Amino acid sequence: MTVLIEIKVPDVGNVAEIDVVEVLIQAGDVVALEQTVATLETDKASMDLPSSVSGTIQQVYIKPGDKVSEGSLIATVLANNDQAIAAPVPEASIPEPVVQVEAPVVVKEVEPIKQPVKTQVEVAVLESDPTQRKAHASPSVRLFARELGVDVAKIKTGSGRKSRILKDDVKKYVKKVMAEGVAATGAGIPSIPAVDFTPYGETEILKLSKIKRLTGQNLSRVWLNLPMVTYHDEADITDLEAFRNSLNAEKVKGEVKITGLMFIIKALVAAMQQFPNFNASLSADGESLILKKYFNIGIAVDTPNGLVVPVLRNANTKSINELALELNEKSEKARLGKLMPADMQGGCLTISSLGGIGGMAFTPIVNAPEVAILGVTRAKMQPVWNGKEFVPRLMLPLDLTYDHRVIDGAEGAKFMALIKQNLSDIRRLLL
Ligand code: CAO
Repeated sequence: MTVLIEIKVPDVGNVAEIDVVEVLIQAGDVVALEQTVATLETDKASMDLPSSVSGTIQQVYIKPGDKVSEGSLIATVLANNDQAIAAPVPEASIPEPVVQVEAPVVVKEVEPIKQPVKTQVEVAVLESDPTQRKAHASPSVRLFARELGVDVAKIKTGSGRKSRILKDDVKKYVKKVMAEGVAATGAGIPSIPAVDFTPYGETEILKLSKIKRLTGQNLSRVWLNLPMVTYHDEADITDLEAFRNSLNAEKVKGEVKITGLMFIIKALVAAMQQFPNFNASLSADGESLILKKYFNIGIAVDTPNGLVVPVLRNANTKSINELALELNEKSEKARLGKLMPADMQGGCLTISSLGGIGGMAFTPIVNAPEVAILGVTRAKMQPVWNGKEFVPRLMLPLDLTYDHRVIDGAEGAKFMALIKQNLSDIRRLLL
């Protein structure tokens, strides 16, 4: 035998007007004992209103936006008679109010003046934050989300009834954000919305290689954390090129050729020796510089799987030929995917050379915790004014990106000037 049981607004503590925020049932729905049927909100608290019986909803008497008070009829439920005996009071049991963290009005009414400013600001934020109020989630879930710092409005749909956001959805969202790492969430930066490209034409999904994914995460992290400046200049390498060609002409077949990059490494190391700030890393607390007494140079190498940076250790102690041989070996290993982690660790400063490909200038991203990176593009014959006439000179474009927290603009320009000087007259490297 079934009986009709009324669910009414319980005593919530002498409150005249209670807002109906959400109604989660409709006629014909089967509700379980304790299942939330509506969300009510007073100016002191929000609460999920549970059903005190299980059964079938016969009629719903409220809608969102209504104002109700103690005893107002919420719904009628067709329930088994034995439940009616088990639950003799046909009203909803008094729900445990889910107190809003900041309980806005209580805070204001009780101690409006003594409240610390921060609390009042938080209250104001909450009151004016429509996303927190409109999210399709119960107060307890919203509270849970707030505790984790999650804006429930960002969880588009939930897995509950009528896409209601549940605790599990909040947990899943947090896991997803953690997995995506800083690139997706970085400093609260809005992520780029997903787009369905299929209406515009055929597409194909290509998984990123592990190297590309990790490089992407690292670059995004650096981009967000370092205030970077890129300084551009050109070095006259006409004489250097003539010397390099003469050296290569002496080589027998099969010997590793010397590219301009080896001289750039040497010029860079010489400049680092005079400007120790470039051979440094900022301490984690940002309070001091860790100056390095060794000179390990990373070289960005393009491979089919993405960019890797093998490190030439103690470049200051190696000859041009030794450097050429080592880079040849390491870039070969890199392209075959055979570099070991140790081959890529311990770098002090990185060179990214696109010279073999082309280019006029670019803005390389610092390979943090290093403080600078030197970009190189293709050398070009140019007419250069020598005071009397234009003469053809081979000019090498250089791009120096530095962490502006460590390197000042003038220091960057002086460092670059020294590299240029060393490349224009490599005899200086002997000094
Ligand atoms: N101007 C003119 N010619 C240049 C040059 C420059 N700046 N740099 C290199 N060249 C020439 C070389 O002399 C060589 O000429 P030959 O074939 O006549 O000898 C040719 O270009 C190819 O050089 P290379 O690139 O093989 O050798 P490298 O020592 O200059 O560079 C390496 C080695 C490993 C850095 C390079 O092969 C590489 O992978 N570059 C790409 C790095 C990269 O992707 N950086 C991007 C980082 S940002 O995403």
